[in-house]
Parts: sequence; structure tokens; C-alpha cells
Amino acid sequence: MDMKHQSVLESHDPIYALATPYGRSALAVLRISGEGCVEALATAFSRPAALSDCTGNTLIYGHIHEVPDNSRDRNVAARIIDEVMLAVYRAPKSYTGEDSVEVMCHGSPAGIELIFGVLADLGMRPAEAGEFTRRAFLGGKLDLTQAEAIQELVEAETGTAHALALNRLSGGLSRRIESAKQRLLDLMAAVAIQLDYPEEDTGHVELPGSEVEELRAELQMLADSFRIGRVFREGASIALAGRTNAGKSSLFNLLLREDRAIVSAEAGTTRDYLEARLDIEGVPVRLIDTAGLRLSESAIESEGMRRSRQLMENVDLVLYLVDASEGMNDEDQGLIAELEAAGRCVVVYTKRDLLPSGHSPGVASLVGHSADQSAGQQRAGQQRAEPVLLSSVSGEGLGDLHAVLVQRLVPGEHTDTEAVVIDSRRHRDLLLGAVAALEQVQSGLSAGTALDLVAVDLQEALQSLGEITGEVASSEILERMFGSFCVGK
Ligand SMILES: Nc1nc2c(ncn2[C@@H]2O[C@H](COP(=O)(O)OP(=O)(O)OP(=O)(O)O)[C@@H](O)[C@H]2O)c(=O)[nH]1
Ligand SMILES: [Mg+2]
Repeated sequence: MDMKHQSVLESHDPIYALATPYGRSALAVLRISGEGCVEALATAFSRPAALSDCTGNTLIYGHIHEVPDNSRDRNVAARIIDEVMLAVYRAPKSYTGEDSVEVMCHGSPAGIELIFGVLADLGMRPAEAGEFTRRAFLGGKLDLTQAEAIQELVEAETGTAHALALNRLSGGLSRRIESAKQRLLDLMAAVAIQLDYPEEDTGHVELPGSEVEELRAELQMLADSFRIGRVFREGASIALAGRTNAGKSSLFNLLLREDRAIVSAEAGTTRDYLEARLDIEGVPVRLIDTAGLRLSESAIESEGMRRSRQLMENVDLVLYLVDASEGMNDEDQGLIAELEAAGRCVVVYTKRDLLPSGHSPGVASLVGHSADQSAGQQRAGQQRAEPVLLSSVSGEGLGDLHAVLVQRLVPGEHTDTEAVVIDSRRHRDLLLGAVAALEQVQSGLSAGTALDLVAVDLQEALQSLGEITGEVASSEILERMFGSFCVGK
């Protein structure tokens, strides 16, 4: 790390940023942190002594005014900028661990700019993205998993995503990693003892293989939880596809509970695709309505279809809609087989209300089709959902669709908000690194490798876990991580 880098990482100079969104609002919160920031702010405050003598965790009311200009007539009072409430924190009892102030002011963009001007006149500088949290991390107030969880908490789109991030923030993931590290240290101690007392050597390594395996399996499971965590963090993309008039736009509107897409009996209604975000039982979803597929003379419609096909290749899941009163044709079957081979398809039969009750002719033809498929599916090891039968007119079957979607997108106990789920690629890669190192340990043990080599692999696993919580973190990692934060965090 070069010296300049180092100084930026460890600086304590006063910084400021808006912590609430920029725009008109009743109140806005500005955050200030750094050495001497309380005393500096006092020179632009209506009650300077009260503020600079203020103890931590205190609220203080007053006015922020312009910084007094010594060259000016002393009888002219400095212009008042805003009436504010200040929350004062004293080191180390603050978010950053430094002296800090939160300024609650009126939420006027013009007023906020004026306060920024005062802070700049006081010699403070605007914070970089994530700088408050970076200071909190460097000051030992948070570990890296918790610092990352703060950003995730802010960005959470559904209640479940929020609960999972909150659990990581309160140290759920850190505790898991800590206990895994402790177990690794115990294993390393066992190796060290045998290295130190070779005379006791019984000829083979005494290391509890079952403990290594248990630890490996646990870390692998945690790494695998990324599949679920990613969906909660980024949202799952789901496209509605199928022939024209299959009922895609009707289902789109029903899922959104809003009359968004144009629905019409005319085939080829939707051309540009439509997109909307929604929450399906706690799972954040990006839902896309696409142009129906059919042979068309129209250049515009053909372009719409080209885009539909492209989308179908890039989403997490395709809901392939088939009009139940018509059943599938060869083109449907071909596309469904393709999508199912990629494990990304749920077949949905629409217009259930048009079927004579107790009758499902369109679906009957599907059951034959799915029986043919299932052998191939099993060979390919793909999980395959049962088709859903629904009506966008009556809403019947919508509950089934929700259940199938949740099961496909986040299989398992995702609703357990106590669950520790990782949602960061960085964590997953480091966990997989630890798993690989433990596999080396296992093969070393069974091949009778020298103990000091086994010790190296254990050390490597420990190093990977340490990087997750940030004990071993390079400046590049920190730069990349905090750089993606919003300013004011
Ligand atoms: N009875 C009944 N009619 C439906 C249902 N879903 C859709 N429809 C009708 O089917 C026709 C086509 O519906 P859309 O939702 O526009 O179909 P689409 O798949 O978006 O069609 P394109 O955009 O042209 O590809 C409309 O007349 C709808 O009212 C349903 O569940 N029951
Ligand atoms: Mg449509």
C-alpha cells in the first residue's frame, strides 16, 4: 500500500455528507464526523459554548449561521442559515468511533447547499462514498460482514431481504465464521503438538477426520446459501413468455394488482417488453411481460419477438404460458423442452375459467407430454415443477403459482429470518477457498502426507475465513467494497 493510500484510509479529518435522499422533505439529516468536528461546528452555531462543551449522546437545539468573517463589521450579525437540532456523539461512542454530529435540518435542497457551504468554510470536506462506514470498520466498530450488511440493509427491497441483512448486521455471519475459525485453530493446535513432539509419533497423523469433514460440509453449505442470498439481494428476473394471446399481459397485471399492460383479444398486442418490480412472498422479483411468439409479417412484431427470445435466455426463470383451452402446439413443446433443459421453466396453463368444470383437455395433453419428459429430466438431474393451472379472470390458481415460484427461486427454509444466508460473491469465493483447502487436508490425511504440509492447508483455510470478516484485508478490497457504498453511509 502506498503512503498516500494509507493516509486516506486512516485519516480522521472532519467529513460531511447528506445521510437522507436529496430533495424536498420535512427534515433532512446531515452527518459530520472527524477529529475536532464538534468544536469546529460550534463557531457557526448560535450557542457555541453549549455545543463545544456538549457531552456525547446529547441533543442540542439552535441555529447554524454563516462563519463569522473577521474582516467584517463586528456589529453585523452573521446570517442565519437554518434552525436545527444537533445530535452529538463523542468518541468512541459513535458510528465511526470518532466525534460526530448529526444535523437535523429542514429538507430544502437550497438550505442544505448553504449548510454544506458553511461546513466547507469550516475546513471540512465532503465524504467519499462509504467513508463513514470505512472509518467504523478501521476503528473496530464493525467487521467487514457487518459493514457490507449495512449497505444491504439500505438496499433491501422486501421484508425478508431486510431481515436477512439485519441478522448479518447483528453479527449472525460473523459468529458462524468465528466458530469455524475456532474449530480450525483447535485442529491446528492438534497438528502443532504432534509436530513439536515427534517422539510420540505413532507413525500416522492423529487428526479427527470427522471434524475436518463436518467443518468442510458446514462451510460448503454456507457457500451454497449464496444461491438464495443473491435472489434476495438482486431480485429474481422472471419473464412471461408464450404464444400471442396466451394471456401473458393479463397475468402480468394480475401479479402486479395493477392495470399496467394493454390486454386485448387481438393477437400481437404486446410489442415492446414491459418490466415491473414486485414482492412475491418476500422474494424481490423483476417481472417482464414479453411480445407473444407467432409467425408474423410485421417487422415491428418480429423485432418484438426477437427481443422476447433474447430475454428468455437471460432471465432466472421463464413462465411459459399456454392457453389451456387450446393446448400446446409443436413450437410450444420445442421451446419448453429447451428451457427445461436449462432448468429455467415453469409451464403455466391460463384461462382455466374457460374449461368445462372438472375438465382439462389442454392439460391432459400436457400430462402425456410431461411423462415423456420426466425420464430425460431425471437423467439430466433437473428439478421440474408441476405445471400450474390458473385463470387471470377469477384469480384461481394464483396461490399455486406463488408457491411454485417461491419453491423454485429460493428452495428450502428461506422464510427463517434467523437463517444465516450469504449474498456476497466475495464471501462465497472465500468460503469455497476454505472448502478447497480443507479438501486438501482430507486428501493429505488419507494419503499420509507429512504433517507440516497439512498444517499449511489448515492455515490457508483460516486465512480465507479471516478475509471474510476483514482481519486480513488488503487496501484494494476495502477500496472496492466501500467505493460501492452510497455517500453518507
Ligand atoms: N377467459 C379468460 N380470458 C383470458 C384470461 N387471460 C387472458 N384472457 C384473454 O385473452 C386475450 C389475450 O390476453 P393478453 O393478456 O393480452 O394475452 P398476451 O399473451 O399478452 O397476448 P400478446 O400480447 O398479443 O402476445 C384477452 O382477450 C384476454 O382478456 C383468462 O384467464 N381467462
Ligand atoms: Mg401481451
